[in-house]
Amino acid sequence: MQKNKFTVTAALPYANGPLHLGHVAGVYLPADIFVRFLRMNNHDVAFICGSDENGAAITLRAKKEGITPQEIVDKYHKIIGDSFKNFDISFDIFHRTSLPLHHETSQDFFKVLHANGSFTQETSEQYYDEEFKQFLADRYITGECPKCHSAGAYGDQCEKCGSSLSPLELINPVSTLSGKTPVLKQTSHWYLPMERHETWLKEWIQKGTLNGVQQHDPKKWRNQVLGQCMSWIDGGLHSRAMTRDLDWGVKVPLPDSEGKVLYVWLDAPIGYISATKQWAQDNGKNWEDYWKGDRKLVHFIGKDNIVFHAIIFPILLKAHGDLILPDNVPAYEFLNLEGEKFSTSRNWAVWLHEYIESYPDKVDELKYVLSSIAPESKDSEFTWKEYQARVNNELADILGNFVNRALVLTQKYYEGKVPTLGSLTAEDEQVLAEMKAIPAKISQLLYDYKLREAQAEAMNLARLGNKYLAENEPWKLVKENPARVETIMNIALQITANLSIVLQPFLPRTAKKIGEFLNFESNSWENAGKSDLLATGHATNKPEILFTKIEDTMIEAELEKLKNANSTSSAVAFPAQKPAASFDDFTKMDIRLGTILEAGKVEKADKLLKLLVDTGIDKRTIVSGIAAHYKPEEVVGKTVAVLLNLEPRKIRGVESQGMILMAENDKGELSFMVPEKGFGAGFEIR
Ligand code: B3M
Ligand code: ZN
Repeated sequence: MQKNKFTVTAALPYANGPLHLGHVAGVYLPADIFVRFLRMNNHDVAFICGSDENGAAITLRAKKEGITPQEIVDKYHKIIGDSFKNFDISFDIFHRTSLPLHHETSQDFFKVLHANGSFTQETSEQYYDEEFKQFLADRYITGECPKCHSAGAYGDQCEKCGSSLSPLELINPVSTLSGKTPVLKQTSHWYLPMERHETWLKEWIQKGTLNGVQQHDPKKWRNQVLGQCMSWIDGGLHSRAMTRDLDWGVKVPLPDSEGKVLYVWLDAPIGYISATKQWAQDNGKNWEDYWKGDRKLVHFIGKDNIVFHAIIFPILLKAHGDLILPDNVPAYEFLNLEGEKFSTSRNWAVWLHEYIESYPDKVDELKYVLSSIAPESKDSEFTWKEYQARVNNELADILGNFVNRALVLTQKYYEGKVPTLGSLTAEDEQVLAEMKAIPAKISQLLYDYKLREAQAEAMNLARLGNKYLAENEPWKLVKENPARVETIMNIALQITANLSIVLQPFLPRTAKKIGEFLNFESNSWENAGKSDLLATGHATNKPEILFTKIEDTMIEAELEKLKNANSTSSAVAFPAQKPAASFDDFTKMDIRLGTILEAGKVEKADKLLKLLVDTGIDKRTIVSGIAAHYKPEEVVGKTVAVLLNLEPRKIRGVESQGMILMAENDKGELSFMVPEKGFGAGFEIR
């Protein structure tokens, strides 16, 4: 087989939160499997990742946690990097985009494109916060959604109805920095005129050719990727801003661009290049060998990153002039959790670092389950029940059981030494032929990015071995036909040795353990399928149990944890903060405790109660819209918060001299605001 050179990247995770299983199943684990397989086949490969540390995703998180952006990226780069290490993700480098090398690399990249006329400069009006003297990134503006009219929509998206928006569309926009209404102000930015690239992009994506020369095989691209790209192109490509007004990120390397940084989706993919540079420097290599010439560039990503990797970054790479374009962009759909989407804000997630902390010895168990359900062609779902079932019924009962039997019986009958292979039955021939065919099948599936099926094929080898032993029952035959048992056990051990090879990409720890039991080591895929990996007389070791069964208690505890996480954090989209009120505005309001003395219905008004309230300074009538929630007799005697100096109004013919203050939840239920004991009518609230 032809040895290709590969540069494999995995999407740079934002350093604004830890990783959950959705990220792992849909990017990092498949990329790692693919790369481990390539290495076993002696391809020249660089496996590149790092954390994405620029953009508003970072500054917003910093604001939320009340620390600086630098502290945020330091914190999460460490948490994410440690999780990758503990989960055996075998990056050649895990770099970061806040480092000087990245800033220089992306600035140089920008300068090349600027100099060769790839950008245009355009002026537009954008929202500006006059108090903070800052232009507002989309996520820094909230307001009423123009589509569904719910409050709290962001400048780029309404999370209630899912519409994507632009800040100018929001009704009553408010800056999240000052709480004030932002003003429109002219600003000038560098744009990428994507429409110029429509023709070649279409040819390159659909046919895989560039000026008629074959670059990649579009049949190997996933349908969703081709589909998303074509719908973008068919919808017409437009100019897109490549710079932003923000005080965090890579500075625009041009004169008179104070306060401007590169758009995070411009600098982040260049992060793959700066990471490669660092790795090359550290290892006496030349980074250009990994980004130029005869080499396959492969980007593992989630589906929300498709346009950036299959359209925008290729435009940038080509405009740069000398860099290769991706050979494939294997994008994953989303993984759901117990019937719902993963949600960071609701803490509806299984966090990788927490899993590893709780179950440091169950890394391969999680890898196996995640690969089995990887969302390759459609969204899929992780449930703890399925995790338990797959570990117990597949890993423990099939793989673990087979390996254990093969090695334990070898200890028992032959003091651990590999017995002789005698004459073969038709069934033996058949089993050996199947064993020989499996590695080629796995290999084809992996080169086609069908990792889920590839792992299933590797497990089929364990199934084959398990079935072979179960059907031949050497433990029954050993007395009457010891020669036959030697052959059976030799074949079972060869299958075990093969498992220690073909499982390596998927379950590296397990493969290594099996190798140690066998006292055998091979990292070469070329050896997979061979039936003479273990010589007669070769001494094997005593095995240990490969997989312990997952108890119900573990599953129950994990489900309980999810339930609690979900109920303690807010599942509610609260309305955004209102525009700022001055202290004077606040002190104008006279809020006090009042005791309700009498309560009665208001005629022809189901929702209203007429209350007589003792305010300490007088007794007055207040009409309150609480009748749907409280009966008159329930409220008499309560001491509650009252706004006294609200202008009197007539409600259904009754003059109301104030207002009872209530809390309202997301279901529209009301609750009085009641003081602690000993606080009675007349005391002020301020
Ligand atoms: N950080 C988005 C994401 O995590 C982004 C990927 C960058 S890859 C160059 O989905
Ligand atoms: Zn909406």
